[in-house]
Amino acid sequence: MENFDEWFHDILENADITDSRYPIKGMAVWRPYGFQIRKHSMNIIKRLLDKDHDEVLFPMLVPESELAKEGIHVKGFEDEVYWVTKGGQRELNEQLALRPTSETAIYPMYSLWIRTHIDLPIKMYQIVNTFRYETKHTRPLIRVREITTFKEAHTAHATKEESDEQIQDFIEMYKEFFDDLGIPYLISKRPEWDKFPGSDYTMAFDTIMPNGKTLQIGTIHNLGQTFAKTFDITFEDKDGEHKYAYQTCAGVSDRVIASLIGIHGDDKGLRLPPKVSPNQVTIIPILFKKGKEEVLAKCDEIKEKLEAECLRVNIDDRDIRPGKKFNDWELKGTPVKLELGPRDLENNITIAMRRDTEEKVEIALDDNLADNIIELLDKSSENLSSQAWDFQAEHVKFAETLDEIPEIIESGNVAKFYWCGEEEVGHEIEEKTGYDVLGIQEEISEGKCIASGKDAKYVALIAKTY
Ligand code: PR8
Repeated sequence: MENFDEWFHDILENADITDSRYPIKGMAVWRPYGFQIRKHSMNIIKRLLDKDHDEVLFPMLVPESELAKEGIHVKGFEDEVYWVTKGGQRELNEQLALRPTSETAIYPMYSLWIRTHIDLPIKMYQIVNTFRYETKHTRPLIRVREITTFKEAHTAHATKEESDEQIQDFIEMYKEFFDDLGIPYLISKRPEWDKFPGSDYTMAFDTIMPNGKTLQIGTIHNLGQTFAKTFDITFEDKDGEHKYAYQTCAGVSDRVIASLIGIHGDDKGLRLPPKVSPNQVTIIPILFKKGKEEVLAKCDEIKEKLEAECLRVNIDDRDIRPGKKFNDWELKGTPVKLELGPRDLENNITIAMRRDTEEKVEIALDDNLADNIIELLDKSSENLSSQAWDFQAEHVKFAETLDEIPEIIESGNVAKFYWCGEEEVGHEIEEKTGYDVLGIQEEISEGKCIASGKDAKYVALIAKTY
């Protein structure tokens, strides 16, 4: 993959993921194949959220008066908001924002719903589209102006401790989610200047794309009592006192699909983890005039058997050369392809090909068929994940001096360094190197800051970011 950005652009089109020819910049169409990948990955996170969150759906429009209430928050988003100003020919009395995120839509309602400590904690989520008039270079799935699959969770708690625990719960949930997709991550606490507008602190998941740039794939924010004070979210506590709630929110977006495609893909195309692949098994019949009906009948039988084990299976019976079919499904990343011709039928076998390793194995068409295929799929998931984690491990390098940072990053890596934690020093590091401090990975009590020479407090990460 020489030029990742070009590869990524081409694969979206060639594998029928999205179509960026829609005539609004930053807004693309999900095509059927991409839509299915989106659906399967969304179902994984839905299952995780459903364990202890209630799903809700709020309106897409937010009155200006609500959006403007939380000063720091609105300042963070003011240049990114799309406004609805007219209804038909009439100017609206109050302009309405297309939600860039939904704090200001949800929290006025939380204020009505939360009365006493019995109502807490409250944990809700929605999967919606949000709109951000991004001014940085837009890229399909990575930086879009309509985020089509914004999974946002919003919680409120009686105590600060509970809200901190919720942050840990979200971290565990996102770990499980990304583990399921085989996407490696670096978790860090964002520096003060890069936290979510209005939050106390932000924890972020970043992943390293093949060109070494990091992509923020999920964020978790502790909102403290800032929004509760703005939107008057109070509750009567056990002691009879009225208190402000503590809040958190967390979100992942279409970027999940971008990382899935980018991290697992290779020169031949997608390599999809079985959990999210539209087809987990693609059967390719090798047809000759003689024996055609028998081969097709056997393909149907195999499909039925595998579907009975809840696998997603398709038969490519298009009237084209088998070689072209193999290429097409390689491009689309089906984890396992099964080849079946008249001779295989005679021998009662099929040739299975793993997309991740390109290994071929003969599998008997007997009662163990489904088990054998499931084993291949499991191995393929594990392998994609371990390859991706190995890549990450090889691409995080420790920088001993400030001068080493550009060299490390320009050769496709993320740099780790010791930092005293002071904000001005952080800015100085960013200015001198030209890269972004991702955040703090861990606290330490030894070593010296790479820039100030003072005692280091943290191991921090710096990278070229999307
Ligand atoms: C929140 N409120 O909004 P966040 N294109 C694609 N993905 C994006 C884009 C974009 N233009 N902008 C952000 N993301 C909080 C949490 C409710 C939920 C993705 O947080 O602004 C990024 O992966 O940090 C980001 O981590 C996630 O959406 C949440 O957005």
